[in-house]
Amino acid sequence: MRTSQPQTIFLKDYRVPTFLVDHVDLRFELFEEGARVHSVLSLRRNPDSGDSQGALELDGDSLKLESVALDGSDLAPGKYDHRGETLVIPGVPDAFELTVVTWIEPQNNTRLEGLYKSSGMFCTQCEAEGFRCITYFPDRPDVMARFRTRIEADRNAYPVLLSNGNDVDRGDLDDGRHFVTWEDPFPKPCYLFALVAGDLVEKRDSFTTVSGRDIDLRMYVEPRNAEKCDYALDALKRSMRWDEEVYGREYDLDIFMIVAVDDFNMGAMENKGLNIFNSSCVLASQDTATDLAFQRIEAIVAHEYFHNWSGNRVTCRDWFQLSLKEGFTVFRDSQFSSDMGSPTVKRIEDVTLLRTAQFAEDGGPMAHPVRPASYMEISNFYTLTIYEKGAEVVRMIHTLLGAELFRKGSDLYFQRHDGQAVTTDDFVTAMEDASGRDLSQFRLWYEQAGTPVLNVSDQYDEASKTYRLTIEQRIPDTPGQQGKKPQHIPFALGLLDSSGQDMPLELAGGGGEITTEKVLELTGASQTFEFNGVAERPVPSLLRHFSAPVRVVYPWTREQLMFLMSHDSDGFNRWDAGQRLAVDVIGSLVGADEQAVIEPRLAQAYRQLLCDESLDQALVAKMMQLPSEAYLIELTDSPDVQTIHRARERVLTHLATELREDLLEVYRRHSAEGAYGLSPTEVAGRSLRNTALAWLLHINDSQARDLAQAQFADADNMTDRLGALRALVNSGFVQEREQALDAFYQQFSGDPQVVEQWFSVQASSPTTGDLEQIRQLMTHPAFEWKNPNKVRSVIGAFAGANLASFHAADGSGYRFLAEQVCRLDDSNPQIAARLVSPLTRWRKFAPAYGEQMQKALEQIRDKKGLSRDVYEVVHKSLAP
Ligand code: 7MF
Ligand code: ZN
Repeated sequence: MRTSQPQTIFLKDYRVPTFLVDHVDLRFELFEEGARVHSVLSLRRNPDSGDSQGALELDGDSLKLESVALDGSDLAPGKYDHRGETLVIPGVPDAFELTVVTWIEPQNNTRLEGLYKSSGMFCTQCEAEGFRCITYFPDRPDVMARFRTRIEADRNAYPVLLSNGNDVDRGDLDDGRHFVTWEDPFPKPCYLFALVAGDLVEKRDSFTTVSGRDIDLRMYVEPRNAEKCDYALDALKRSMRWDEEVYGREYDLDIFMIVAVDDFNMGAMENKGLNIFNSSCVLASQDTATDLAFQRIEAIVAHEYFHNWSGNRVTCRDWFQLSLKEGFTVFRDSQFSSDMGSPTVKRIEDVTLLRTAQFAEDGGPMAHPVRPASYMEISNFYTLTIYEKGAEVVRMIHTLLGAELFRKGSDLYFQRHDGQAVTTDDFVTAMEDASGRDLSQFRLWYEQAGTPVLNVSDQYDEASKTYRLTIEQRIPDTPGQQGKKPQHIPFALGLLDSSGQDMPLELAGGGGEITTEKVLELTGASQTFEFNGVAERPVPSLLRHFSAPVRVVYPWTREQLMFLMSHDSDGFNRWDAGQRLAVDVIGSLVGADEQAVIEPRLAQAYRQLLCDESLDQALVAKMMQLPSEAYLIELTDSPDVQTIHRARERVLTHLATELREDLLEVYRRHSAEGAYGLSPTEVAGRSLRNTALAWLLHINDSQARDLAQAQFADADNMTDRLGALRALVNSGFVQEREQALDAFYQQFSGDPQVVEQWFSVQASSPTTGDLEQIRQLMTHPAFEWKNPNKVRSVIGAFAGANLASFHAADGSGYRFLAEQVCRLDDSNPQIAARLVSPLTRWRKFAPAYGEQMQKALEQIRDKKGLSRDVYEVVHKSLAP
């Protein structure tokens, strides 16, 4: 437990390590009452460090030190110091072997960092700083060592013993125990270390690499999950092939292992050769996983696999460089998902997350650059900014360079830095060197926080047939950063003529060929681009494909938006125009009286979408999703959540009423026939059909209720079953929804991943998720405090997806969240800190909300013995 105020760590204080570790020899003795860890480190002074005298300092956390020996001789307690968490040994030689024995208690580890037990198995999570909870070590990513790991445990209880690399030895020991020894030939930072021990079943598969090497693929799960492995293994093979084809990256070890674990703080972890997954992010079957879950699993399996190159072979110098591996790897996994399905739909999903959640983070008290300059607790910096904005930054480099030069750049990066721990700057330099482009101004994307705002205005001159587009950029102040410099922004656009066709673009003084889409490069605070030979006043299609993570402000009329919605050749901008139209219509009803008329052309536009069977149904399904409450709040200054909620509900009711016949027709048109499949067409059909059902039940349509009940009972897959359940839950049919919830639980009570869905459907619905009902859910026998997924599916869903209940006028939702954060802070500070996030932007909200949110934060601040994790978030949020 913390005793003093948490310290801030600064990038500018980075120093190379004083000691390097060439080799680590680990021996784990696993018992029910604890684990003994024997570690032998081959250490030597780093020639690049100016320090030739300094003491050896090794990180540690919650360790019981049993013994220390230097070059084989025990060190007397006076020869070292470990009163703090650090083990300090002065007067060591330039090269030596250090043997340290520690005792830890995985069975009591509720933080789920380091070595812990989950459902009877031992497992680890070391990123970012969990290895120091296992043994003393220079726990920083720029210390890379070769690991040899011997695991000893009871043979019956733990028949499977896994670590990184190849298994090189195994055998029996006394007392019914056995051991397995693993050797990882690749030097790695300790955050990539992993160990798993349990009674697991093994699913095997294989993959032949492009150069003809056979790789053993092995997946380990609890016996009850044996039938839920196929999809992840197939996704893994698709990822391996894709990385060879698109990036020229081949897998390097002979074995690749995946393990599923129920209690896990995050989604998954890329440990070398031994990826560990949260069960909910890897296990799937038609009966238990939704289409969305399948999609997520494919993306996460790919993400972790891609880390083998972007993260493991080339790793981060320090944690300020986290986006080096995460931003790049998210970019890679989203390219992969794009290639596996619909690029437009994937782009819409990524941008939705970015604009709803990352923009909010970038505008709040925790705003930080893609490469932060300081942090208190690194776990708090696994953020949407590092991941999603980081991926957008890499994507912009891809846009500026083009696919071919980008590939040249990534080849150079991997070749130049293989086996090294490097910086985001090294990445950009490789891109520059391979392409010959100057990215010096572009680097500001890594250094400046905040979402740039682009103010766009235009002017058409009939006589000279010229069209002028003026773009001003402004980057808002963020904590610790004022008066920012203009950034280098790729801005893709097209111009539509009155028939909806793309016009040829002839940039004045621009040279180059004439195309119908151009990427303008913004570099100044204000720039005007002149297009010649523009036959008529065009409708501009701005920031196509969302070519940069910015806000675009332009005075669109509703006519223009409807026009773009049905004509833009860029699918993304068609969707975006629809969103902007809906935002405008909903916005005009916020705070208006109940009699206010709702723009009739909105329903017309949606009807057109629904009826046109020639359209890509996956895109139609996306266009039918109204902007979320969270997004509407994000777009509003001083939002009043309840009035926004009511305005959105009114529009939904209006649309469902107006479009009733069309929705029923769409439902019938996409009724399931034939075997269940995961092709994009089938997925789109189910999505559209379930949206239609949801809209109809929103107006308590009795015919739709019957359809929902039938679909719920007869579904042969989880997408349709859950779709029907969610629609019923969000309806006013009280009895029917209770019946369905009970039946669903009865059927799936044995499957934790489905029970999590069941919790989350209730917690995120205003009908079943008021505070009283949430407290009730938390007394349900299936709710477990020690399982992060359960906490997220009830408390997280309530605070993040049930905004009308969470933002109850009396502030009860905020006080409740504060209470839960305080409770969790003692057992799992990482999860507690993440739960605080819905309160952090209290200053943005209308005062009636904001003041009560502030009080809730103060309630947390005043808790005794607050973890560093929660301390950082709460204090930064309350800072003046
Ligand atoms: C896809 O990044 C995208 C992001 C850290 C844990 C997984 O591989 C990871 C780990 C957090 C948040 C998001 C993701 C991960 C983590 C993630 C997973 C799949 N290195 Br924290
Ligand atoms: Zn990652």
